[in-house]
Parts: sequence; structure tokens; C-alpha cells
Amino acid sequence: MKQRKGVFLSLCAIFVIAAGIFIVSAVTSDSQQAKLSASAGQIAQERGLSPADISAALKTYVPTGKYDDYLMFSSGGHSGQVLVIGVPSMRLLKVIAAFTPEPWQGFATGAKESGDLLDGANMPLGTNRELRWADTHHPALSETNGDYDGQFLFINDKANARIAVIDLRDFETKQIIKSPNMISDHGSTFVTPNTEYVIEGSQYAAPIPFSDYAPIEQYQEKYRGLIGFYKFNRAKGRIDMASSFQIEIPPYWQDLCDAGKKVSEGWLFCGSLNTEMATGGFGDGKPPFEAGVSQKDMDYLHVVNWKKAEAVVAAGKAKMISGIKVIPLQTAIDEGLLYFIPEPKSPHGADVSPDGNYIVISGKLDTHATIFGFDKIQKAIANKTFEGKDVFGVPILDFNAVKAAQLEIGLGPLHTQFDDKGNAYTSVFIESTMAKWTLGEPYNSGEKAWKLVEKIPIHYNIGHLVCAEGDTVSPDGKYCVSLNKWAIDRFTPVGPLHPQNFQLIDISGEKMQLLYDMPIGIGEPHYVQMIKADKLNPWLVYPEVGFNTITMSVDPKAAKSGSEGIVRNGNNVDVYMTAIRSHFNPEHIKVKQGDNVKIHITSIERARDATHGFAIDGYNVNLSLEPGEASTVEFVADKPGVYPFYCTEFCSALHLEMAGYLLVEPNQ
Ligand code: CUK
Ligand code: CUA
Repeated sequence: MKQRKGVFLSLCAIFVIAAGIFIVSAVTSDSQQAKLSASAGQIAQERGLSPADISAALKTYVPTGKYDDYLMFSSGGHSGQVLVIGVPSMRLLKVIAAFTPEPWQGFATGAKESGDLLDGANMPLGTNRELRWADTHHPALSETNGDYDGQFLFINDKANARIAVIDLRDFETKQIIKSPNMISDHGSTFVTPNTEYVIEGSQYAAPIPFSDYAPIEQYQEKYRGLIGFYKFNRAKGRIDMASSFQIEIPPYWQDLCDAGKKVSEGWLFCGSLNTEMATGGFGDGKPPFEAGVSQKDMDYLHVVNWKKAEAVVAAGKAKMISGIKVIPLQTAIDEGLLYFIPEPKSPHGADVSPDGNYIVISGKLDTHATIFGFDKIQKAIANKTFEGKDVFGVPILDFNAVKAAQLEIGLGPLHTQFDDKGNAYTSVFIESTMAKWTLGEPYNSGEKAWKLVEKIPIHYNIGHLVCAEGDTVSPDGKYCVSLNKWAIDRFTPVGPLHPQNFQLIDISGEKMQLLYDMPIGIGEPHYVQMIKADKLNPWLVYPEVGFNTITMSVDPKAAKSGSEGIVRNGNNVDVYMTAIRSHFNPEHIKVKQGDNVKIHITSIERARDATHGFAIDGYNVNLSLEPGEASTVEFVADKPGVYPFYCTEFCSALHLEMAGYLLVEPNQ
């Protein structure tokens, strides 16, 4: 034992010394080098670091002032936000407010611009119920020719079927849509290879629209699923509902989707479960959902020809429902827009290979990755190689005719990503591993094709995984991150609600190497995309002073330096205010009880990172004013009294002096 420890320590020392020399050689003399290397070895020894720990540390450490090679855009889960994380350092860079008010960014905490965004996505149909949280699942970066272009990010809200559009010039949310007709989604968001459409599949079937009541006994006749294709106007940076459409589909629970690319461009593939059409009712003596939904060994992969669907809509064959064109199920069948493929068992992920030819399916209660060939699918459609129709009349392609391969990889496979060397990586939930395996032609041939290569243990219960640009037409390899559901014993305990765990894995070598654990303490992140950092080109300050961050142009109504002041019109009061280190102008806002007050504030700063906040005590207001930004606060001065306002960012030595008074004179 002792001897082994000795060998281990000397291994350690060699590693550390080699690494130490490498690191310090650029800046230090020989004697300094020797000293630093020796102390690095000592540190490793004192901290009980193994050679693997040391190599992992060297691969992830990003020194101060240096940047990460990749950025991950992660779902923030129940927080309703998006996390931006650097790779390989796993440093959290930002939490982008998407669906939930966020005071630091001034998102829907008094700023009219973002407040209107959220209110515009409240529950429709007269209830106007405020939605102030979301269950975000799948972020999707905008693509050009199937590759990330670094311009926009989309993310869904599974709980309420909403989609947020984030502009990556300023990393802010610009649009939130409440999807018409749909009440929950899951297979969302995904983009087509040139971001023509943002795709959303419903999950739990309901009548269309969901506000049309139908008893659960009428599930098969009245309940339906939907797949939405929302047209993205890139120039405007907005989804255009007038040019969007949905396709009515059977009331199965549609799950994850992926858009076809390259050879399969123009098609969409979505898994489904509950083709049993189980309706639950456990308390009423019926089989519970978990049993009812998993009775069959196969459910159906939905194969959708969206290019053709576009033409069907253009030909006027869709119906308007709740302000959007909907292709009826029968029309989708008649026009050859929708086919099914049997998929085993309790299917979850559906992922298209970089060349677009393979669709990888995983079943949560299966041990295989099942791979369908797009070429085979096309042939089966052309030759009508069907094994039957479902109860709604949708043709089911013959499983064996479209199967390219089936590969035993472990219990509970979920999602698959790809690298640049013809390998696929699948998360294996039940056994907590990530499996690496080889694709077939044209990536690998003969013996080398469709082979399980290696599995790495995960801690614990891996859900999605992400590899660098691993769902695009040109994956980068290098890194994968497993997005784990459980952390159990990985972190210092912080109570019964444990953080989630992101594990960074180096996939560049012969063997996969676990590098780093990053706790996520904000919600359950489902999916993440990882983009090369140099593809992003964000602004460092807003391009001009008086910038409206929703219109992304100078606001003609923005307050300007030199013309600050207060304008009264009856009981409407407009305040034109500027902010710069270290004062607001004006500093007194005198109004009467009951006045409608509008404060137009412009940050006239041009210095990078010189952000100001604007909070009004007791009026529930906090803005973030980035250099150049113009924002508006609107409220009724219904509470008389004296309310200080102040800057909430420590912006200068005289930051505490950056303040003023809102004086609300009472009515007699
Ligand atoms: S789902 Cu598969 S683990 Cu919402 Cu993409 Cu979470
Ligand atoms: Cu501006 Cu503190």
C-alpha cells in the first residue's frame, strides 16, 4: 500500500513539474521555475490531488483575463431563464432573463419595454392570467446552412407553451409568444437549417384550442397534438405569426424533435409516447399514466415533410384557428406530410446525424440506440412500404425497411450528440453513463461501423448531453457536458433540494476523461447548446445613446442630454432624465397623487461596463441602464409621500450620492 502511494506521488510530482514548467516558462527565470514547480508539487500533495485530478485541472483552468473557447447556452429549467457558461472553465457568465422577472437586468421590474413583453405572453382568451415563471427545456441557436451563426437564441416554456426570442447582440429577450392553440409543449425549440422556422411540438394532448372543453372520455375524438412552425424574420429578429402555421396531429404525446439537415433538409422528426392514448385516472380505479402510457413496445416517430406543408399552406388548404393557419390532420395525411415509424420503447430523444442521413432514436425503457436511414425512409415512402396505418389513418412505415442499425448501448438511453470523427455520444439515464459509439457509412465502414467504443460513468442520472456544436452539420468534438439530474454526493450538502450537476468531459483523446463538476442551483436545465465563442459578436456598449433595446434603434422619445426636465399635461407627467456617473438629472420629481407618471431615462455613458440602476423605493421599480440604453418607467403615483430613488449599481466612488426624491403630494 505504502509503495503504491509512493509511486502515485512520484507520478503526481512528474505531472505537476512538467505542467509547472510548461506554464511558467514563458514568464519566469530558471530558478523561479524550479521554485514554482516544487511548490506546485507540494500543493498537489497537500490537497491530495491525483494525476488525473491534476491533468483535469490543467485542462479546465482559465487564468484571469483569459477567455473560454466555447460558450454554453443552457436552459435554466424552472427559473424560466437561460444560463451562459464558459467552457472549459465552467464559469457562469450570465443568467439571461427570458420568462421570469429579473431585477438586476431590470427585466419586467418596472421597465415598460420588458414588462410589455411578458404581459404580451400572458394567458390569452380573456383570462389574461399573468404568467411569471416558465419551465424552459430546449434552447436553439439560430443556424445558417445547418451551422450555428451566433445571431439569435430561442427557448421554450414547456409549462405554458411559449417561446422566447433572444438577440445575441445584447443577450436580451426581444419577443415572447404564447403559442396559439397549444397549452403545453416539449419538442421545442428547434430550428430549420436556415432558421426559416422555429419549431414547437405540443406534449400533453388537449382539444384545439385548449380552451374548448371536452370531457376526458372523448380523448380520441376531441383531443389533439400540434406541431408549430413559426416563421422567423431574421432582419426584424422576430417570429412572424402571420406567416406561421401548425399541423394537427394525433393525440399522442409528442416528444423531442430534430430538424433534418443536408440530405434530409425540409423534414422534421419527432418522437412520441402514449400512442396507447391512455387517459390516466388512477384515483378512479383506472390504470395510472405510467402504466397506461408504456403498454406497447413501440410508439411512433413522426416524420414530417415541412417543405411540402409550407406549400399546402400556400395553396390555402389550412384553417384559421386562434389567428394561426392550421393544417387539419386529414389534409396532412392526404397530402403526404406525415408518416410514422415504430420506435422502441418509451421513446425520448430523436437526433439527426451531421450528414442528415441518420436519425437516432432512444427509448427510456430500451437498451438500444435505433438508427433509421433517411435514404431508406424516402424509399419506403416512394414504394409505400407500409406496415399499416394508425387509427387516424397515418401510414406507418415498415420498421425493418427503414432501420439502418440497432446497437445495444445500455439501459435507458436518452439523447445523442456527435463529434467530428464519426462518433456518436448517447446519454444513458438508468445506468448513469455516457456511451461513445461509431456511426456507419460514410463515417465508418465494415468492422468499424456501428460499434460501441467506450462508456464513462456519470454522477448521476444523465439527461441530455451536449458536445461542442454537436447537433450541427459540423460538430467540433473536444468537449461534451453531461447534464445530470441528480448530484447526490458530489457537492457539500445544501439541504434536501440538491443542485443539478454538469460534468465536463474531454472527448479529444483515446479515452474520455471526466474533467469538472459544475453545480447548477437555479432549476433543472434540460438541454444546452455549445457554440465556439468566436462566432459571437456581442456589443460592448449600445451603439448609440438613446437606444431602445426592443426596437434596437435610437428612440426618438428618449431623454437627451441638455433637454432634461419635467413636462406636465393635465395629470400626465413626463419626466426626461439622464443618468451618468454620478448623478441623475433631474434629482427631484414632484408630482401629485393620482398623476400618471412616465419617466424616460437615458444612460448617456459610453464607457464599457459603466452600468447604472434606477430603483424607486416602495414603487417596485428597478431598471438596468447599460451605456447608451434608454428605458421607460410608467406608473400611477397612487401613494402620497416621499420616495427616494437611487442607482443600484456601485458605479463610482460617489455612487451612494447618485440618488433623488420622488415627492408625491397628497390630494386634499
Ligand atoms: S427532455 Cu430529455 S432529459 Cu425536456 Cu429534452 Cu429533459
Ligand atoms: Cu450609478 Cu451607482
